Amino acid sequence: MFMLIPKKILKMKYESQEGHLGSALSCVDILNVLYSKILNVNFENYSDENRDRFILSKGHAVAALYAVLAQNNFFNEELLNNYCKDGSKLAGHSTKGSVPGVEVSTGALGHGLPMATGMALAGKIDKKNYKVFVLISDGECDEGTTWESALFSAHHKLDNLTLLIDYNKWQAFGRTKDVLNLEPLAKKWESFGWQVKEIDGHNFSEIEKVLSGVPFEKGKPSVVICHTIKGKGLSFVEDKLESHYVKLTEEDYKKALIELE
Ligand SMILES: Cc1ncc(C[n+]2csc(CCOP(=O)(O)OP(=O)(O)O)c2C)c(N)n1
Repeated sequence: MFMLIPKKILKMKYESQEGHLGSALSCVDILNVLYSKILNVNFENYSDENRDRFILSKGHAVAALYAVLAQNNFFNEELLNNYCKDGSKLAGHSTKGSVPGVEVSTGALGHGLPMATGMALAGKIDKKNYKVFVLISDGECDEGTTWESALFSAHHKLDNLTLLIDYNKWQAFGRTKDVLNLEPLAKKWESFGWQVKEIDGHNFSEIEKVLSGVPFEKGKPSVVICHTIKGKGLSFVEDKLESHYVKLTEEDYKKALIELE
């Protein structure tokens, strides 16, 4: 039976009783557009050296990546039923080699952009045409590694690198503005030498349009600040602190299935 991707994530979270539901729903629309419209990567070429690369740096949201990879036939969708269960290939944080399409292991925040930067630099040195995309959380903009990579990428003119920031304005225990304010975020990236655009990270046509236009400027890395909603689509967690660690009861699950219809 056909099931919308957010519903698949919901089912995985309910059946595994693992948290991070809000984190996955925050970025799933971006991943959906990336894999269906933008990236030159699929089950046939996922280990080809010329493929585009995508790194989900906020590895705690990997349920969204698994659901999107399954939808795009990287592996059999049946595997989603074992998400986060004993012996499953699908762990709660991204694990390289677990299933086709997971480029690197992530979960310790702050490492996705450094790895993507290295891949983009390698592409330039090897004179390859592939593009590198990486999605980080707003919380990862608190990490020194992110800003070191920002300096480095601009210095080396890595215009084959596109950063997506999932700006849902929440971290694990509070609002981003209260934990560590990032504003003015666009100006910060501009001043680091990046070309910046801002979009609604749940609007499919906006996401597709902006990502079809990278690099925004020759010789500069691109960053897309995606305004998103943590727990998007579910009234009882949407834009709420609970969305990070929520464990769904049967009643929540039934209500959520109706809301995501
Ligand atoms: C280096 C590191 N420190 C702490 C954690 C624990 N942790 C998991 S998610 C999270 C923060 C969640 O907020 P954010 O990074 O903004 O992600 P999102 O709101 O998109 O889920 C933290 C601190 C971690 N995974 N890695």
